[in-house]
Amino acid sequence: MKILFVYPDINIRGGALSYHYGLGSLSSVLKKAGHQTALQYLYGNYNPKPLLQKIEEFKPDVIGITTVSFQYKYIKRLLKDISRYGIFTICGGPHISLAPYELEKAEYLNAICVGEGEYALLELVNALEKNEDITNIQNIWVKKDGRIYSNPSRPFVEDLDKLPFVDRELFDFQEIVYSDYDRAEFMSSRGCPYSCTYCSNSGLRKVSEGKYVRFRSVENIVAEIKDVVTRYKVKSVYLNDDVFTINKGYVEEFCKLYKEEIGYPFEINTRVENLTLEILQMLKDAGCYRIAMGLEQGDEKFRKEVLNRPMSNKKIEEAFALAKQVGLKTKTFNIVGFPFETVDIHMGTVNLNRKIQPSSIVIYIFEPYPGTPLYDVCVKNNFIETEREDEEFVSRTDTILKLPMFPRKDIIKCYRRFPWRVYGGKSFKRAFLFKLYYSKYGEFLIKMMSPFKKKIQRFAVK
Ligand code: B12
Ligand code: SF4
Repeated sequence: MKILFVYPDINIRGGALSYHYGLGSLSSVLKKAGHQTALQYLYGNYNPKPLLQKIEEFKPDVIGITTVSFQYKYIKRLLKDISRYGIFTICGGPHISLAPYELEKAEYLNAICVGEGEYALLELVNALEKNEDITNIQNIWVKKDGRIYSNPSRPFVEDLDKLPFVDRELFDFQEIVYSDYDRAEFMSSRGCPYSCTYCSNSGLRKVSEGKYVRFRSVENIVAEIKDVVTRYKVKSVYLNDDVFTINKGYVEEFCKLYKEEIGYPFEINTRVENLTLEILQMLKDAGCYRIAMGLEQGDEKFRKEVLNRPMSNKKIEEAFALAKQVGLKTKTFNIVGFPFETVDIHMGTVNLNRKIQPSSIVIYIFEPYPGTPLYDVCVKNNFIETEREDEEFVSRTDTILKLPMFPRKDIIKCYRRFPWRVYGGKSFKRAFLFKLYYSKYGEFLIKMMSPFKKKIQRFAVK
């Protein structure tokens, strides 16, 4: 059968192309079973034309769309725009997995996949091909003759090594590597052991039975990295796992084999609780050049009580000091505009970053995701104003919340001023460049300067 995947990445800030592991994995499994796959990547402003053209050319039997919450409003429009073809449509991904009730409301959607999709989609496609019953496939909810068949979920995939490597060819992978500073992205695990109240992991861990946090074997991930760096022009590697350093033994084994077999500079995401001098040294020796950690909020009490992130500020400062001691660059992820936050509480985030002086910073405006505890808090307190989400609204650069304690104009001001507040008087170069990036004209400047972006990045984080 022919399956056309759709990756909606519409109106996203930054405009860089990105790879999608979930679709890559689904495509590999389907191809291995003899099906044909193709992709329509949709970015920039909303425009269904490329998708309509692809449907005419590829003539798919099934259209599979991946969903994050912010894209769902565009997805509903797409479903309507393609409905004239009468092709079987299915949505999967974190948004629909945590908001499966949307199936009933979505007029032009035939089915959804709740949770991991590899084996579920394969069973569905096989059944469609043979004209068999599709109403009792685990993880798949189907709408048929006005009825919703909501099936139970199968357990999480137990052994990730049993899955084929993700299909990089589904995308123009070389172009994605070029647009991301010659860096190729990988995932050695699925799931996260923590449950921060704003993150989809807190809901996704509940959609199936079985072990949620799973790592591929070190041999398996290193073999994939080797395969990709051999086939594509790549200069560095990014392990995009939620938290790469959960298991010290794993990090040790990985660093050893990676150094022997690959040796390219690489970076990871981690949490401060997992970091010791020994782990940091191992990472550095293996070629790691930067670690990224979520601070999200700098007020210890707020972070613990509202975000369920109980690490202390002292622990955070120590972890960053250790990273600097071994010569690793650091990056912090930060969020502003949480429910119950105020300008004063946000200043805790500024002060902590100011003290740490990370090599680079990322800041977002809080976005509530269905299926997370903080989303429920927003609903309960009537904080959400969906009508604000018009065509101009760009996810994470604006808020859909109406917070009595933190007005929208103050949230946006804090977002824009964050870089200057963190680096001002400490590093003029970073203060200036990050200020530009987060300014009102940041998006336009990013586009204008894209031919020089590698040079600018090197200059900014040096
Ligand atoms: C890596 C990553 C990225 C990467 C790569 C994108 C990607 N999704 O691969 C980058 C940096 C580009 C990225 C960007 C964004 N991300 Co992101 N990202 C992740 C991360 C850390 C891992 C995703 C992953 O690869 N998982 C492993 C794969 C195998 O799982 P999967 O993608 O979920 O796919 C499986 C199932 O969901 C299902 N499935 C998925 N799609 C489909 C489609 C069909 C038809 C079917 C049948 C099944 C199916 O089957 C797949 C295989 O089992 C997750 C956190 C997490 N732990 O999930 C956040 C996460 C997905 N991102 C998130 C967000 C918000 C974003 C951005 C909107 C941020 C922004 N404003 O820029 C963009 C949106 C990009 C987009 N258009 O989708 C949120 C989404 C929450 C939500 N409810 O919306 C998450 C969950 C993190 C969080 N904060 O909670 N992201
Ligand atoms: S540690 Fe990161 S990935 Fe894990 S639940 Fe918290 S925010 Fe999500």
